[in-house]
Amino acid sequence: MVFYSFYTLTVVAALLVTCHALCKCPESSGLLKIFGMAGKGGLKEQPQLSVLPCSVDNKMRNVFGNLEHRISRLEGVLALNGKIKEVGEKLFSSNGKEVNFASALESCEKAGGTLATPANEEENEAVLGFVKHYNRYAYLGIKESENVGQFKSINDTPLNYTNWHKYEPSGKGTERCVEMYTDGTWNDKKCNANRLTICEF
Ligand code: MMA
Ligand code: CA
Repeated sequence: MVFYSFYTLTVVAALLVTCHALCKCPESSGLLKIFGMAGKGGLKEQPQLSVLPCSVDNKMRNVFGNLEHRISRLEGVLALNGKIKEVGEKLFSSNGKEVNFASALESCEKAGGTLATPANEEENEAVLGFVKHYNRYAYLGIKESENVGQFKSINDTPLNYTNWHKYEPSGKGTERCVEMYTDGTWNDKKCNANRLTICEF
């Protein structure tokens, strides 16, 4: 009887410890280390971290943890090869093609993004990286509004950051698109010129 109770207690304690390890999920980060099957070795701790809450089934958390891990590896490879540049939450990329404004915007939108619209100096530098790499002026996601001389981002957010070249914008309603020069400054330009396509996602 005493042995049985001790055995029961041990099993319950072991279960509690396991559950504690699996279910522990700090409120602050929402991160959790997940244990999963790993080849011949059987159960092995994997460094997968999921942002999913503890309320989500552990198997599902492991699936998402794996996906997060695989996506971050792909992002690493793409960044290493200069295909993408990440700045904060934004990701910039270029297909290296020079087309008119409408075609550039269309190819960005088809890929699920929009034309690059630098919102601060760091983002401007990231876009400039592609301009320098291809040594081509690029269109930005900025257009002149109905009010001549007033430029707006194409997703209708106000332009809190600008980097106009000296004496630009100068078109006064005749140059409704914006290009980036190879020094990172901006110029208002006709929308039918062929310019490098750089998108943001
Ligand atoms: C071109 C054209 C303009 C720009 C001026 C600067 C002559 O026009 O690119 O948009 O403002 O050059 O000299
Ligand atoms: Ca101009």
